[in-house]
Amino acid sequence: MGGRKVTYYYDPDIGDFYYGQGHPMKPHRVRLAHCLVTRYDLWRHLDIVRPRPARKCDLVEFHSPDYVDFLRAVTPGNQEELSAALKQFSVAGDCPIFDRMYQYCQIYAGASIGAAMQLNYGRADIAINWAGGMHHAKKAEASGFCYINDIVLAILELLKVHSRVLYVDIDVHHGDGVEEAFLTSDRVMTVSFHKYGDNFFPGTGDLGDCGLAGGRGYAVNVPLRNGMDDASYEGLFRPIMTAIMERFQPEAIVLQSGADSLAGDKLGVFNLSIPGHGRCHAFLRAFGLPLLVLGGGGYKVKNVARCWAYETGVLLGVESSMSDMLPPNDYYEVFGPDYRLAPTLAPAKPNQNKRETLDKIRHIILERLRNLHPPGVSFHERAPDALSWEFVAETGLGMATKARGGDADADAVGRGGGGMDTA
Ligand code: V1D
Ligand code: CA
Repeated sequence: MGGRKVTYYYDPDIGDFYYGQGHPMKPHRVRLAHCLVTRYDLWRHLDIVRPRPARKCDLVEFHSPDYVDFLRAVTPGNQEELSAALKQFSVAGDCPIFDRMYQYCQIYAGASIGAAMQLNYGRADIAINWAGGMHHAKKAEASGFCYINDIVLAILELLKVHSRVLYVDIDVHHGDGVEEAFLTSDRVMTVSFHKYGDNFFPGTGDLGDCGLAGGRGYAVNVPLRNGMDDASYEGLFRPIMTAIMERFQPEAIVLQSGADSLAGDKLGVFNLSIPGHGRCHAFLRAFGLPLLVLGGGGYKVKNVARCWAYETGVLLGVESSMSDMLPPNDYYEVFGPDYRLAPTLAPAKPNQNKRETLDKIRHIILERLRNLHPPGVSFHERAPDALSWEFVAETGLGMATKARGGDADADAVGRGGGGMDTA
């Protein structure tokens, strides 16, 4: 497969959002990744688009209106008055109220929805939003640093055009919010590789959890122990994903690329290398289907930035031309002491995944998949586009602006409503 049209969503304000002192989630990492993307001259091959912020009508495609109203209304200044709602919607602790939190959600969700639309219109083969991938958010509940589930919103958008959508989650945590949203659907297959056990967050994603009712068989969970290395991971990822592609035959793929599965992550417990993590991208890219790539977790900021910059190169098919010595950039000192794109990341944990256990997990999942037939969705009415064609033409949806070396002149896109009926 040769070059692909790749659209890259980036908002120059994203790095200014701040969850608060001591909180591990740092949106600044997206700015760092973008800086590397720019300094590696990848912008020459990308359509860089500044996302249009999602509106309430976009967010309620999945989330409850009361919850969205609450997120919009609450501020660090009034949160004490809203303490009952704070509790009701699980906003506190992992999910603090911070300055301009709602605008932050609007930006990352707007980017993922816009990216899905870009794929739907065939204006891109691959779309990237490193600020998205917030896989824990529920219909009316914030969870695990996530407030709005941009992934669910993007999948709902893809389902307007595509009969079946495959969701793949390589974040070290279970993709519980996405799995739950589509638990009874046979049009979305969710697959999550994650650490499971020892009360690791969120505590869901057992091997036996495989969907409910009409969606039985369409959720796949790969529960793992500490210390997964590249070889162990690939020994599961490749055969499982190959079988899923054969059996489910998706028309589009969404990849949540949480970088907390890298070795040495502050919250993660796996030992993946940056090239090992990137091989998941290369593997899925090779199927040539519309591919939406999103961020997610990742708490060692310098590793997250190099990982996502490297993966932008993989998605463009140019990673081999990216020098391992980092180019000069505004944040150069952050990348010491090695100043490399893909340094050897010291394994922080011994690999506790026994060969026999991994073989068993693979066998059980492959056996289950053998009994799965592609759902016979031969016809479904296409839901209305979130945007009218006139609006697309006016706003120049996807008429990308080369953001030369930076942030200034990316382009805006627009969007509107739609429906969540995946049946
Ligand atoms: F270490 C912390 C410091 C401050 C605030 C929170 C944390 C923290 C670390 N780990 N919080 C966690 C996890 N929460 C708990 C619950 C709190 N206890 C009562 C149980 O263990 C949440 C980890 C979230 C991981 C998010 C993610 O990486 O999966 C992600 N993916 O996309 C976006 C985020
Ligand atoms: Ca995962």
